[in-house]
Amino acid sequence: MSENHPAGYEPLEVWTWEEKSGGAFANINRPIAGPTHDKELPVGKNPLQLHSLGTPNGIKVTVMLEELLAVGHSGAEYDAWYIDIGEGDQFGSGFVRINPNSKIPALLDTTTEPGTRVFESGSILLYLAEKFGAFIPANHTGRTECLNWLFWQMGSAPYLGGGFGHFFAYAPFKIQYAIDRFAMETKRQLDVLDQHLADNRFLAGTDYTIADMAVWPWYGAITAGNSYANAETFLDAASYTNVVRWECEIAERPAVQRGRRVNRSSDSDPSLIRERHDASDLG
Ligand SMILES: N[C@@H](CCC(=O)N[C@@H](CS)C(=O)NCC(=O)O)C(=O)O
Repeated sequence: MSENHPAGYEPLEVWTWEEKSGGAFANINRPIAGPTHDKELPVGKNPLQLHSLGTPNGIKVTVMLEELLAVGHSGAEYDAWYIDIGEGDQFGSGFVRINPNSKIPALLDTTTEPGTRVFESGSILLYLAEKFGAFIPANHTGRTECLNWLFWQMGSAPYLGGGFGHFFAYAPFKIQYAIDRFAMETKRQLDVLDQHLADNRFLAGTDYTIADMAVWPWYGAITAGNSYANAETFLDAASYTNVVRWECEIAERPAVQRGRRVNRSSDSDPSLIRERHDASDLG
């Protein structure tokens, strides 16, 4: 790993890959796509096969599946398999076939012939909303507002996670320039949400939709203090009172409480489950 701190760094003419670049995730980050090893994915008994991990992007999908089941869509029954991204499971050949981008979450719908692969969490939410006709407004104007916020999340959260979160929590040393840049952008995004939620119960208006499911695990986690250690204090998250109100209302939904427990494991929290194959797995 280079010992150069930012002030001493001069980029080479052509970037080269130093495998041990340091920092969290150094062992899984790589500049090339495609599988690193042969490994088929397991297939369970349910119509939907989810291969994921309980990160904010993964939780979006398990919350949606639990919400669909809660309103009676039995076709949303799913097997949730654990993808250990720290161990490189996302680079197995079977996983790469359903997501060439090697990121969780990835879904296979086995009710079509051939099966339909769906990757990118926003695409999965939209696919499920359209398949079941749920959690997306039926009229064009309402649907457009819902998709505005869904796409806003997909474009914005990388600044929060890959930008602010990375440099605040994971980088091997603190760089004020990077933290200032991404903290400012994250606070601006929180203010966008806060101003919108001052006049709207949910992001697309009066109804809870896939837009809320996408945004909540990222921005709600900041105001709830479930994100990077001390981020809520650093970003003064409590001052975004409308986001706090919205986060708390969504956190109380039983389907959200179930969905956020899936594809996670911790010795200190026995309520978390690595895999879900049946409703009884969630108690
Ligand atoms: N835009 C993608 C992002 C997915 C993503 O970044 N997933 C992370 C975990 S939250 C991942 O799989 N990382 C593994 C890696 O980068 O190798 C989505 O929303 O589905």
